[in-house]
Amino acid sequence: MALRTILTAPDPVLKQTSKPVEGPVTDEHRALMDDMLETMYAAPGIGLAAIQVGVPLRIIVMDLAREGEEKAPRHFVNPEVLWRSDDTQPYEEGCLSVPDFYEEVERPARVKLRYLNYHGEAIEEEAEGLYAVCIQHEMDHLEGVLFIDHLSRLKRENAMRKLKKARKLAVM
Ligand code: K1U
Ligand code: ZN
Repeated sequence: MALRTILTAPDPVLKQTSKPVEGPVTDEHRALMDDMLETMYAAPGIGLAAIQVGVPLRIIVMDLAREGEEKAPRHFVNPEVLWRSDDTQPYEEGCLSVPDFYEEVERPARVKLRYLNYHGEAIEEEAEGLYAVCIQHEMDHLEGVLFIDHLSRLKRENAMRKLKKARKLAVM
């Protein structure tokens, strides 16, 4: 396993649309998911899309276990949303590609998903709560969308200003 570098906005790679995994889930995909989880745990974060480490494939990892709980890694290959609830919920989101910026985003409260797991098995299940928030955030990454793209122009520009300032301080 290896730690990968997490790309940060405004890196243009983050705006790319990720491509489906064609054919079976292979050991190469599993090695990428292992690296992504290690990178996510180290950050630390609760989710990560492959494009955030520069790989434009429709692959996501997630772990929503709380501190002190046993690890509960989840793997999603070619995830699809089959259904979205009409009711929405607000959640203060963050993103490892937009460090140190948190803002409320409103999304459907529940979604029905279809995806392939780590072993390439097809899964269909409903997500709610933080699971629904996180999978929708991560699936946005697969379309080149960041959570700040859901905000007003003012809030998005504020996020980018903070990011550029932090980056400038880091190289000084
Ligand atoms: O960059 C990412 O996509 C990961 C992101 C996932 C996410 C968080 C909150 C709402 C929606 C999606 C993060 O993990 S940001 C960091 C974070 O939320 C966190 C970090 C440490 C402990 C608990 C949470
Ligand atoms: Zn993110």
